[in-house]
Amino acid sequence: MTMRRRTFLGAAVSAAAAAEVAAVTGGAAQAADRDDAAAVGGVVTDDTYDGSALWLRYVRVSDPALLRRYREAISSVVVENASRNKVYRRTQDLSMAPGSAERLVETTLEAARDELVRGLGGLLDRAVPASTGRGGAVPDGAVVVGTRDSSGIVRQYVSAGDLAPLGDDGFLIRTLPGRGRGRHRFTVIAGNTEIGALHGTFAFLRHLQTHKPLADLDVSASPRVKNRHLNYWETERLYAGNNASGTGGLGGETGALFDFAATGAAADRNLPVILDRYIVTARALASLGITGITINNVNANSVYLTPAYIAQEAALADALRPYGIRMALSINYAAPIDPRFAPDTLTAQQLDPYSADFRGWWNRRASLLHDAIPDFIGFTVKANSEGQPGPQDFGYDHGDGANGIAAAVAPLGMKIFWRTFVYNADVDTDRLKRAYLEFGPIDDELQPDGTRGRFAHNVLLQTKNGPLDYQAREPFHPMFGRMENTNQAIELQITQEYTGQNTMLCYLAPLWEEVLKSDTYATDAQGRLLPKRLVGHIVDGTAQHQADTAIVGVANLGNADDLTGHHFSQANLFAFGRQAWDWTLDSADIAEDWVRMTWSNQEHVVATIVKMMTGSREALVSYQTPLGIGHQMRSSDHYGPGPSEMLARPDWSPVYYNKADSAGLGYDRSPTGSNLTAQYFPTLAARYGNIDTVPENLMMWFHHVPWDREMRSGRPFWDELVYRYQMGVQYVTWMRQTWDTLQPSIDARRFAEVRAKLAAHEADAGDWRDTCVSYWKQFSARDIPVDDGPLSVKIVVGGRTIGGFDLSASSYPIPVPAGTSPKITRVIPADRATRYEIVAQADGIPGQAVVKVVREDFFGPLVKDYVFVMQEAGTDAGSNRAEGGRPAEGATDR
Ligand code: GCW
Repeated sequence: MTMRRRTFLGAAVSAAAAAEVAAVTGGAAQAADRDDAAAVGGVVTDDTYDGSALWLRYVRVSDPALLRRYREAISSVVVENASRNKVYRRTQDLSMAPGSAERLVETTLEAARDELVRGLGGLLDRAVPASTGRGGAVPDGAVVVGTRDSSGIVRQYVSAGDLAPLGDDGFLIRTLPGRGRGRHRFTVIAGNTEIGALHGTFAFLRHLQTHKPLADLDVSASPRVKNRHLNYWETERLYAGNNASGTGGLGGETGALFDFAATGAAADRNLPVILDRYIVTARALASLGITGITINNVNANSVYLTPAYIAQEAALADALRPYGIRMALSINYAAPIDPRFAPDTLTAQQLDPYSADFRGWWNRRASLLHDAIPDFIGFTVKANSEGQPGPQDFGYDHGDGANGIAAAVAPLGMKIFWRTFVYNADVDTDRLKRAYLEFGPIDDELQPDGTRGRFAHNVLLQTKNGPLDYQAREPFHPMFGRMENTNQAIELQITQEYTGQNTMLCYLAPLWEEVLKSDTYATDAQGRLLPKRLVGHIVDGTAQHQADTAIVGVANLGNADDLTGHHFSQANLFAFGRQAWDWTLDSADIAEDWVRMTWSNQEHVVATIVKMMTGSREALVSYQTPLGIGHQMRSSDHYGPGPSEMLARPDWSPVYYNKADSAGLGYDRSPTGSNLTAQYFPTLAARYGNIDTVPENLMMWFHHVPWDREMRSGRPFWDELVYRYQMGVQYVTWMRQTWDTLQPSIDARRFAEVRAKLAAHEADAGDWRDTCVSYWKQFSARDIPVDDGPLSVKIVVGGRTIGGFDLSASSYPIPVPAGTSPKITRVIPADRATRYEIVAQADGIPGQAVVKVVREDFFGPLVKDYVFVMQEAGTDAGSNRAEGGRPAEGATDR
């Protein structure tokens, strides 16, 4: 359906905005017929919705009273001079692929205007037309977007002083009374820059998407960290590819987000052609305030530095630019010797980072990029790490190498993000100590001018959150706080390499929050504790006053319909962006916003999904790597369990990390062991170094824990360990069952897809538990604990109390003497916090009874459905074996 184009002001509206309004109106007209349907970007979606709009899903506000209030408050969009500040565009023939739904904009204010027209149109379920606002008073219900430069209205109502503290990226949103007669009101969204105004636009839409009250808005926000980047490993750890196995692509695409060299049916979709998903991504990243993306793997292919690729990169940069997303590339340190650059190549001898040859080469390459992409950020470098070349291959250290390239690109205004993920075996036997041992001295080094620290001003050291490798729980990296003289970037992994990939529902924001809010106990040179010293303060520069700051997330985007491979993985991208903007946010609050924007605003749906999300990471820790043990992943894919694996490189091997033996489990990194603890500031060194004071959730990270050590629960370590594995799985059971209860409230396709993932998740969590526990048991030589676990119960049948049920079994044979009733007459939980319900009784023998046991534990609700198979005593029809072939440890008379 199309609509006659005339705004209520009678003002001219650009053709593009007109098209948007028509599209939204068309969708809205259909949506109005069905309350449960959702208008997304002008397309009515409902039970077939595939998740492709991410959190920018502008469905009609479901609460009628709120919808009425929103409609009263908002009737139009006013953007003055929307088309004036055209952003740089290199690619003259830049175009969307034929049949695209998204479109290219030429300015940031056009992006803001179109987003409001689309978003408000969807949320209010009626056309919200845009005007250029020329002439007269601000209309009642207008949403005005702009800067003091672009907009006379902003100039009139928002002072320069109000905007000043917001910096380049921040914004303010205000409800204002119109000047003149009547009680009319309007909303102003303003920034110092058009990008700031765009960020404000998305914040305003989020406000409505999350059903917050509109009256008297007075919001302002600006980011704590300057560079908020994604790293995109287009060839590695990608779990969002659109094919049957979920990892690759279809029709010649690789499964990666961006197409540079697709073949076959997809060959005509390569850049410079722009695909819908690039624009959806750009909008989504802008909605979070992301400022940059390194588009290729850190194990870098130098083809990205060739002219043909640079032309494609320029096109992509052109498409992203209106959204405030700038581009960077990962480079290979030895790229200058790559024959693909002939005749402009160097010999290995010329890779001296101080030489004019080396610097000249990098300057020439960077200049090509700068010509094509004037706002190009710079390079991400993985050097002397996992086989990548680096300065050490040529007799130099990381400081020499980083500074060499940094000096070459500094005249072009570019930066170097130099990764610290290095672990050369000859540095120390403990892999976790190596990065600080290599980088710390360079940071401390006295310089000729009397200052300390050799790294150049345009170098940021990019350090993973923990000293190992993105484990579901690690202590923060000891370099945070110890690198006073060097710019720091923290690197978080959004793609779920070690945290369930595209199968497990694992909300990562609590992990990042835990890291960012960890106290480093950093001190000044006199040994006095810094007043601000959380990891977040180190990262945002308020602790040690580094000039440049950055937070980097390794992204999880691919070409899957939902772009992330699991509907709940979208939440991790969303949360990363929110935390990158403001690391002090609460991860549960972020989850709530995301659920409201993505799934529903029904209170019980919101509360239920948020609860599922907030415990999911702790559950994963529990069934994969509880109590501080690190890296037990199967080496082939980092998904499943591999505790017994020993590889050619010890420090890639689970056994190197678990150190299982008859005495206990865990890696001694205390002063009696590798003494990693000494890399932390004294308070933490003492706390982590002593097994009596180390937090239990990091115990095996720092200590070899004796099997019989008494834990805080009063249980021996072995029992606690086994129960943790079990509890993690029972949380997943709870999630699976709970998701089922949401079926009436969730659109069918997404409901079914998540349901299938949760079933696989539960089975795979069980595999982790069973594989790990049975392997550890060979060392502990202890029985699987029963009867006093968090979900343990005994049952009374025919007057006999029966217990000893291994929680891991899927069912339990219960021998019932002939002539005895098979009914369960009592259930006796191990403790009072545990609730139960007899869901089914056996009708006879043989027969089956089910007892549901529920308990709220420290990371959320746990559920176990005990399936009891009543069978005649004395028969041995499988009587000593539980279903699934596991020996039934239970079913003994007590
Ligand atoms: O975790 C490891 C991953 C590698 C990755 C490396 C890194 C890109 O298994 O896939 O390489 O970290 O961060 O450099």
